[in-house]
Amino acid sequence: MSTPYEAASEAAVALAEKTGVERHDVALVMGSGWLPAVDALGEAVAEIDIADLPGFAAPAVAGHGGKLRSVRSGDTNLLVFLGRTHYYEGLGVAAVAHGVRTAAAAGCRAVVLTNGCGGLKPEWAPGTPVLIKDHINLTGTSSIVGANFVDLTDLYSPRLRALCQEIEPDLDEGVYVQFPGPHYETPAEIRMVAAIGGDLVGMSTTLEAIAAREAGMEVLGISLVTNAAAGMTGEPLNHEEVLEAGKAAATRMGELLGAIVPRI
Ligand code: 8IG
Repeated sequence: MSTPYEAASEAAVALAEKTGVERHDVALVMGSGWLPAVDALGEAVAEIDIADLPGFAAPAVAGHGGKLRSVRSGDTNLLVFLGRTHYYEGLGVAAVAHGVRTAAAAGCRAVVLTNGCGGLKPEWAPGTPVLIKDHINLTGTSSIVGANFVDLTDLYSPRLRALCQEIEPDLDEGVYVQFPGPHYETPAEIRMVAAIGGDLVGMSTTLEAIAAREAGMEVLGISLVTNAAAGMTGEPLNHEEVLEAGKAAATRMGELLGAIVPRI
């Protein structure tokens, strides 16, 4: 049986063959609400079905793409994942981390992890982007295999966060809390999140960020608040509304990423 790292190397070889791009420099993972922003990144050199690369599953959720795009931006080759494998799909942590590991094996030195999430601050209206400054992983597991005691101090690159705030001074920061999902939280769980220091709640990102750090990549995390966290407004949460908030914010997210990525 191959290790997750060998599997990622195999996928990177297939990626180079299928895209015709020998090396990639920066990876982006487009989460809920971020897909419409992808065209602002630059010209697509190639687009493939992610399931055509070894080790990747087909997408499970409406609004999560399942494509992989190679984009040329200036002198930089971007590897853009239009969607991701989520922990709640039950395919295991290796499947969740396979994308960032493949990006690392393909040459990427940095990864931009985006997601759609619930927000705990009333001032974050749906459609507000928030930088991830730290995380709390409530999945109860790690994406790392074996006794590799990876340091997560400054997991979310202070350099890249400063760069983002230089470009967009109003950009707020928060602590992202990953729940396993796929159900949303109860109001009591959201009160717990507030008590332990969380600002954003979602079902992705932390396991990928850990794998990216293990692989030596610089990590930038940006959340798009698509809904107030459960119990904050009295309204129920609804997946269609989440997708709508993403569409409405797409232009702004595209401009933000388009400005940041060339400077990574
Ligand atoms: I979009 O409110 C989106 N994803 N756990 N909670 C969790 N995940 C989410 C939420 C949310 N909104």
